Order: sequence, then C-alpha cells, then structure tokens
Amino acid sequence: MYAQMVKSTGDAVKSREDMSDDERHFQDKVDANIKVEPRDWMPDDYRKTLIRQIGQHAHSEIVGQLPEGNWITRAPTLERKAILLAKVQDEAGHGLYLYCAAETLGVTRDELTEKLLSGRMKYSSIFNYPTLTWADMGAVGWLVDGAAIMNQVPLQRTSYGPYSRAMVRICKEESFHQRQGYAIMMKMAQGSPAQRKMAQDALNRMWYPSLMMFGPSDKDSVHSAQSMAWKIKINTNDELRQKFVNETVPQAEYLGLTIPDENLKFNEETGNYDFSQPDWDEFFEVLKGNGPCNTDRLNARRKAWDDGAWVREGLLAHAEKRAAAKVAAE
Ligand code: BYC
Repeated sequence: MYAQMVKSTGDAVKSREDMSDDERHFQDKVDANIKVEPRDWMPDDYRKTLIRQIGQHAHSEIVGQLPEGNWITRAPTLERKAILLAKVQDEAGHGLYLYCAAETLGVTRDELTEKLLSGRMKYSSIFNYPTLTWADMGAVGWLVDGAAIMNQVPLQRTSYGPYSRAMVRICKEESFHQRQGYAIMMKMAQGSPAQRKMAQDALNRMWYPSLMMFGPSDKDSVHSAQSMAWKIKINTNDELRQKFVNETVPQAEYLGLTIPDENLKFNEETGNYDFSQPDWDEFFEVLKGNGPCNTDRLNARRKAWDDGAWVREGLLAHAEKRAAAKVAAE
C-alpha cells in the first residue's frame, strides 16, 4: 500500500539488456565489490538514492540527539551524566561524517538541512517517540543503538567508498553506545522493584518502535530491490529485523525482562524467533508527521538553525574577508 504513496527513485531493477554501456560497466564494478568513488561515473538514480539514504541517516543522528539530550541535566549520577554527554556528542560527530559523505555526491549540507526543516526529507521514525524516564536512556542505547548497529554493520561493505568508510567509524562508536544502554538496563533490572518496573516499562514502549527502524516489510519496501542490486543496501528490511530479534531476545532474558509479544517463540524449524509485526499503520502515520513528537523535534531543529544564523554569517564573513585579503596580496 505504501508503495503507491511514496515517490520511488528506482523500485524496478533494470535488466542488463536495458542498461547503457556505462550502466553495465558500473554494475560490473559493483558486482566485483570495487568501491565507487566520488569522481567515478555513476547512474543518476544511484546518486539520488545515496543522497536520500545518507542524508536521512545524517538527519537521524542529529535529531537523535534530542530525546537523549533531554536527560543530560537529569542523569542520576555525575558519571552517568558524563557518559551520556559523550554519547550525545558522538551522535553529532556521526551526523558530520555522514553530511560530509553526502557532500561528495554534489549536495551541500545547507540543502540537506533545508529539506529536513521543510519536511521534504525524513529521519528515523524512532526519534518521534518520547523518552519519559531514565530507563529510556537504557532502552534507547540497548535497542535503538542495537538496531542501528544491525543496520549499519553490513553498510560498512556498501558500494560507495565515502559512505562505507564513514560507517566503519560510526559502527565502532555505536557498539559502545549499545553497551552503555545495556549497562543502564542491567542496573535498573537488578535494582529496586520500582527501578525494575521502569526498565520493563521502557522495554514495553521501545520494542515495537525499534522494530520499525528497519523499515516497512519487504513486500512494501519500494527501494530495497534496486538498492541491493547497487549494494547501497546489503540486506532486506525483514532480514535485519529478524536478526535483531534473534540477538535481542536472549539479552532480554538475561536481564529478566519480558518482551511485550505474546507470539514470541523460538521456531526450531527455521532457527529464528517468530514474532509479532509492529503496527504498520502507526509507522506510516509517524512517517507522515503524525507521531507523538514529530512537531517538537522539527521545531527544535528549526530553532537551532535560526539561533545559529549569526554563527554561520560570522564564519562566512570571516572567510570572505580572508579570501579578499589573499586576492589583494597577490
Ligand atoms: N524511519 O523502501 P524502503 C541513528 C522510509 S538510527 C523513517 O524500505 P529504504 C541513531 C524510507 O526512507 C538511524 N523513514 O526504503 C541511533 C522510504 O521513504 P522515502 C538508522 C523510513 O531507504 C541511535 C520509505 O520509508 N539509519 O542514526 O530502502 C542514536 C520506504 O522504505 C524508515 C540507518 O541505519 C524509518 N524507520 O530503507 C542516534 C541508515 N524506514 O525515502 C542516532 C541506513 C523506511 O522514499 N538506512 N523509511 O521517502 C537504511 O538502511 C534505509 O534507509 C532504511 C529504509 C532501512 C531506513
């Protein structure tokens, strides 16, 4: 159903016979796992798809700072505060690596930002959910960073060089993030009955939104086929979601917490856990801007952009002054 709602940049994979010589040569290179670099020839839709995916990922890192930043002033100890502060700073760094990778494709960071602020570009649906208690900092690290890692580890092998190199660095940091989240969950799960309850409540609220992070089910994914042919994506959305469930269930059991899914059961035949799908109507509503925090998140980004205008103008004026002085000296 969603397939009809979104504008696809290339849902049908072109057959080899329909490709131009350049396109065939390009596909051969991708198939041989030779990285595509910024100055290399690439099909227009490859470039567009990468800008969309990398840009969306960069925005997710930046918007993703908001729900966690919300808890920096309220972290329970100085140590927890320092750790959370460092994690939120890391997310800003990830955003920067990714904006830089996108810039190599001929789009500026300002253009991407403008598209985000005008609602023409997306960021991950997960960040439109609120973080209500300190246990949510645990659940975000454990589940949200956990889902992000599951998505991003294969992307280290993505076909576009600058994206794959950015991903190597990001994944190293994300695995620390996941562990710090799990450490918070462990502390809460082993704490007082009230803390245990908070941990379970955070898992209950974050579980299905985390499953949604992998995108719509394969039958509704408009981009997967072409993106996988170009190795922009390595796995389908459902493959990664299943892998995430398989790895996360034993972690929840170790914590003594219950995943909020009555249908969750290990399937001896497939070797996977069977699980309930998230509410896909809710997912599409969040994508349309109707999630619990969409308005707050975008307003916060718009305010940050407006408040930072004087810095950008100052830097630009300084750069222009230096360039003029250089010309005058020559
Ligand atoms: N949220 O055909 P599909 C992080 C859109 S976590 C919003 O399957 P595709 C962080 C999709 O864009 C960020 N939109 O598309 C973690 C498309 O719409 P458009 C993790 C979503 O592109 C912790 C439409 O639905 N990001 O940064 O093949 C702390 C149809 O989908 C979502 C990555 O890992 C969603 N969940 O696959 C701080 C980047 N799902 O664009 C920060 C990697 C789908 O046609 N990204 N859509 O209008 C990807 O692998 C892919 O872009 C997706 C979707 C899996 C997200």
